[in-house]
Amino acid sequence: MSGTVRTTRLPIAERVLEVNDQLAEGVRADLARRGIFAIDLIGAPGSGKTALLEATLQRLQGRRRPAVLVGDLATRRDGDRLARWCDRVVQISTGEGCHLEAGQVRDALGQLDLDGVDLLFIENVGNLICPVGFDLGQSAKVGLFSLTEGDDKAAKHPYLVTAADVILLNKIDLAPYLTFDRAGFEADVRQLNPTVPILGISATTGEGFDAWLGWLERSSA
Ligand SMILES: Nc1nc2c(ncn2[C@@H]2O[C@H](COP(=O)(O)OP(=O)(O)OP(=O)(O)O)[C@@H](O)[C@H]2O)c(=O)[nH]1
Ligand SMILES: [Mg+2]
Ligand SMILES: [Zn+2]
Repeated sequence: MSGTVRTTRLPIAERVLEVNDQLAEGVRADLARRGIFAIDLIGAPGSGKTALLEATLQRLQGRRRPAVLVGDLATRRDGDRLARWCDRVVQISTGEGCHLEAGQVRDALGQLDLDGVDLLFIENVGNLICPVGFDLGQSAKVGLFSLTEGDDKAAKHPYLVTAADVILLNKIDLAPYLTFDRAGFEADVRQLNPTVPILGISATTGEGFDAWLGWLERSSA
């Protein structure tokens, strides 16, 4: 009788995505009306999403007016870290949820004064898999990998690579201590997404941030 399970599960999953897509279009329209460029930041746990945003917000101070949403199953720790650099931060607690959904983004945006905001960063739950499938109404998806995860992660997570508008490779300061085949990693990315920019960065040292901030400025202009 496993066939019954298969036929009932699929339509429910499709319906969840359909509802999400409708909500995402609402978020997208609202952000467009306000002139806000939104980034969905997707990467594995510990790849450095919050560190990237901390370093980015620090450098954007006085130049842009950002807001930040950050999703985690539990704790406000990332939100607290980011609030040091930005006065519009909402921590979204997903409970058992392993990705953010558009309805959560809509509700979180409702808690913020968006007057004058021109940039929205959404730190997704640390996960390389299902965040890719849930449209949040973003303008661009940033795929974050890091040296400590190993050089095979792009090839093993093709959907993020094909969906990303830019691929960041973080923790390049650790290269002397690790065996990470950067040429192989970049070749895997190229095979999946021939045109996506691949930027090596270190959220700790700031290396590569000129290129990252340049991409951000050009994309959100
Ligand atoms: N050496 C080095 N360490 C880094 C770098 N970026 C982040 N880290 C460290 O990596 C660890 C995880 O960083 P986070 O920014 O918390 O990672 P995250 O992706 O936000 O993690 P989750 O939100 O839990 O999924 C921290 O100890 C950071 O200090 C980097 O560029 N170089
Ligand atoms: Mg984080
Ligand atoms: Zn999930």
